[in-house]
Amino acid sequence: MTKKFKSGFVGIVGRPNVGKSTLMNHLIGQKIAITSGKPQTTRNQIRTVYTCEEGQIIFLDTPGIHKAENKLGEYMDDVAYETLAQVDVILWLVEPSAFSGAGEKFIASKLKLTGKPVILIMNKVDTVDKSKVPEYMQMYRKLYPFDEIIPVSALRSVNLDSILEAIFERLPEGPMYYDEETVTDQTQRTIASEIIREKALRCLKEEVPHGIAVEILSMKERVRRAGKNRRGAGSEEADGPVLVTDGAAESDIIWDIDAVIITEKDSHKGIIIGKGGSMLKRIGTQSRIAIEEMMEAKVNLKLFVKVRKDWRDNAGILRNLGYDPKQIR
Ligand SMILES: Nc1nc2c(ncn2[C@@H]2O[C@H](COP(=O)(O)OP(=O)(O)OP(=O)(O)O)[C@@H](O)[C@H]2O)c(=O)[nH]1
Ligand SMILES: [Mg+2]
Repeated sequence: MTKKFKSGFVGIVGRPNVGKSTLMNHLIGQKIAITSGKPQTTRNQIRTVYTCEEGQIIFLDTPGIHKAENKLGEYMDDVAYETLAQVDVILWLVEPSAFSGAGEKFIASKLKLTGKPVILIMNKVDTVDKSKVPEYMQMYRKLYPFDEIIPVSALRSVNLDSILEAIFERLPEGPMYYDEETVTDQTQRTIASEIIREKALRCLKEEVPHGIAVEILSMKERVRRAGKNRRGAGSEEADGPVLVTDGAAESDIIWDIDAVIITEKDSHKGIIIGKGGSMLKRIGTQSRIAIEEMMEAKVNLKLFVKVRKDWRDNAGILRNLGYDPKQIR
């Protein structure tokens, strides 16, 4: 007898920087959500799809739950709480530690209200003495009636099969929500802007990264004929006419992307641009390479920087940046 196809939604929640996005990327085997060593990297819900013979899991990555200090922070927390209502199973990610504080107790109180199965994922076990892990797990066991506790290393893809197994055990029989080829609900435009934000987050230090946003001003595809019409990427003629070719082998696709990095302070604008434009160039080059990989095409990226004071507290700007208007307080 063939097994029934299972499917459902799985929320990945926890405090900032515990590795939620890293885990989701490694579970589906593709980099979709951006990650960084700085907290509050993820700002919106990001859906990805894992399909296999047994069924389909739709993962919902969420912003880290934290004490909000502006409208954007409130938005991020609300997205995480809302996600809890949309899922069948919850993965709560924590770092391995013998200590749990007010932040963990707060999350536990939110989870309790859902009445849904909660699996504790103790991530980053590669960073601690293995013999300590059972003790840490025991501590968490006292905090919440978890359905299961699974120690993993998302970054090194250790023990991730146990997560998939634990999820499928708890998912109902269900339909295929997305076709087999679908990996995410994110548009290429959104992913491109997120890639630029990731590179900026990784290149910039201290308080600068938290105050940035990235907006794609335009993103256009161009097919160029190889040979004498060919122009180098980054040419001044990036807005030139679309050249249609009749042979794919003879042509290559170029994406012309104009994007702006929005920052809160004039002083930060200077840091983002860097001496003689060096920092912006570094962010631009790293972004272009990553976007080219994602688009499987050449990219001509132009980056600008603009100051928008207190944009994180401005509902209009947040809406323009694509944050869900229904969720902005
Ligand atoms: N050593 C180690 N580092 C990890 C592991 N998983 C994630 N990290 C690192 O932890 C940092 C945070 O990872 P993210 O995936 O961005 O964390 P997040 O929980 O999504 O963070 P927010 O989006 O800010 O809430 C990054 O530097 C990751 O490389 C792991 O298993 N081991
Ligand atoms: Mg994240």
